Amino acid sequence: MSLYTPEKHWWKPMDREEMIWVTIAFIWCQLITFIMPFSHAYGKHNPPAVTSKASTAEYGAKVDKFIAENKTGEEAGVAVVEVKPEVKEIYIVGRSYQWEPVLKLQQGKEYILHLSSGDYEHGMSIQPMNMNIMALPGYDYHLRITPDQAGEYFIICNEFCGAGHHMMTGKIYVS
Ligand SMILES: [Cu+2]
Repeated sequence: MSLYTPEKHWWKPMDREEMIWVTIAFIWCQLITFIMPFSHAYGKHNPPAVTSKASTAEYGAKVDKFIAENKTGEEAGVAVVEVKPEVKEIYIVGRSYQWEPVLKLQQGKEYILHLSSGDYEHGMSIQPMNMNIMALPGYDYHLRITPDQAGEYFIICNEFCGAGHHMMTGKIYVS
């Protein structure tokens, strides 16, 4: 038994001001509901990717082959790959705790960038333009990219993957 029993109809009928706010909120909800699928289809913020399956061993072998055929040097112990002009399919792999290889790309050229993980779930976040794609073991993402601005880009891992996550960085050069 409560100390105070409210009246049966304790609420007040909506006044004009509340009605206006509820109407605005309702219209806003409708608008957002419509914008979401529209933005998904036409917003150009989804990575242009096709996905296929590849075991970590299969994908690792492709990356190794790509590095062996195109390697031009090393940076902090990581292979640097300067892609030959005729090569369109390029590879990168995220492994605890490294992005490999360092890529040197040509400005204005279209590439198919293959992305996967060699162990756990990682997130490839290309900075400073903040382009984010998840890297999952067992899946090969074929990202169609055309670097349109020359410069030095950094890759960080944005998916917590373990003790060395904060040091998991990589690089892409565009010239
Ligand atoms: Cu990570």
